[in-house]
Amino acid sequence: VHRRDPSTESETLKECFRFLNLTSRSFAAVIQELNHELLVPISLFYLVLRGLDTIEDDMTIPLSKKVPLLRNFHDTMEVDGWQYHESQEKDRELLEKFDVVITELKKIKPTYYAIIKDITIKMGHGMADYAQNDEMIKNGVNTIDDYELYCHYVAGLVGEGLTRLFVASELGNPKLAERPSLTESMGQFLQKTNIIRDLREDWSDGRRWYPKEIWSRHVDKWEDLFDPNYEDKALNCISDMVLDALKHCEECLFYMAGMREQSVFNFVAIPQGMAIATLELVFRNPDVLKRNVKITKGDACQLMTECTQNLYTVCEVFRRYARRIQKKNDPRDPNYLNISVRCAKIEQFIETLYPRQ
Ligand code: PS7
Ligand code: MN
Ligand code: MN
Ligand code: MN
Ligand code: MN
Ligand code: MN
Repeated sequence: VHRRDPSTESETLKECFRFLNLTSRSFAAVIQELNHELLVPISLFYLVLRGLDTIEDDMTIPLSKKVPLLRNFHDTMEVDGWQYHESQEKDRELLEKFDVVITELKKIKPTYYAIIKDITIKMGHGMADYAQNDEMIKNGVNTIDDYELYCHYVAGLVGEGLTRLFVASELGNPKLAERPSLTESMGQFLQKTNIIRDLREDWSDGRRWYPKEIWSRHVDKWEDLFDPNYEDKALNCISDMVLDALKHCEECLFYMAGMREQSVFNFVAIPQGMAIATLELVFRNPDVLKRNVKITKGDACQLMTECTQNLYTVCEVFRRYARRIQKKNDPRDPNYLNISVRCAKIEQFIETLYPRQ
């Protein structure tokens, strides 16, 4: 009942699953284990947003073309036969054969389709606003509010769409729809972790998502973050970013308590477990300033096992990594005390969920 059945799939749907496996880093496996009711809608939701993000990330597309592509993508996803052949990105093949996604989108339940389209409208405009902003292009994100608004557009909205799909399919607690801040935290936590980790890669692409409000507490000029003479300052800046991301942990655990079905629980819990492990990995890690870091295969395997059980085992993951962060915490870091308190709060919250005798 739960698994894909390729013998009943059309050629275009098989092609969609091939793209899912090609383009998704961590989501391909968990999406394909999803309950049958949501398997195809969420796979197509992923591919639509991956298409949009491929355009957003492609710094070779001039703004005069990129902005209308992003803003009109919700209409484009309805045009039979539409393909795009001008991307240089790694995932460009998806856009070159995007017509298969369009064909399959037209077959899903109208309720699910409407949710996907609504989120595509909002995300496309949000991405375009940031791509177009001249100050952003020159100086990156300024305030923490701007940073969180960007994370809302590219991840909070994904959370909103997914939550609406879970509720519409009766696989999620309908009360979740009444708690948008929990959903938002789920997206913020993943996107902030992605931004903290991708510091170097994004900078090589000429983009910076760390808000000036945070990095300017540690260095005078953005470039100084990558200057080995300022390594201590740069590590303190990363700590400051990690501290900010950790504020979402409690709401994420609370959200996951609202899952009613095992495949949906696994789907939401695995990325969250990977995220807290990634925060621990980047915390006080000078490699982040030089190259892309990734959790090991072994750690990823263990996390997969632990995040596919129940809320208690996911809490154990959060507690373990909160403790490891606290252990690495450096008394010379200006946020030493704040980080200690934040990690203690996470542990305390878990303690209230599962009191020990
Ligand atoms: C529909 C499963 C579960 C309530 C493609 C899953 C970019 C971290 O920033 O390319 O370009 O480097 O590495 C996923 C909430 C979104 C947020 C988002 C759609 C969880 C396009 C994932 C994934 C909400 C916008 C990583 C957000 O991509 O990022 C589906 C609940 C896509 C989720 C972007 C980022 C994903 C991301 P970047 P990446
Ligand atoms: Mn991307
Ligand atoms: Mn992007
Ligand atoms: Mn081509
Ligand atoms: Mn990134
Ligand atoms: Mn990425």
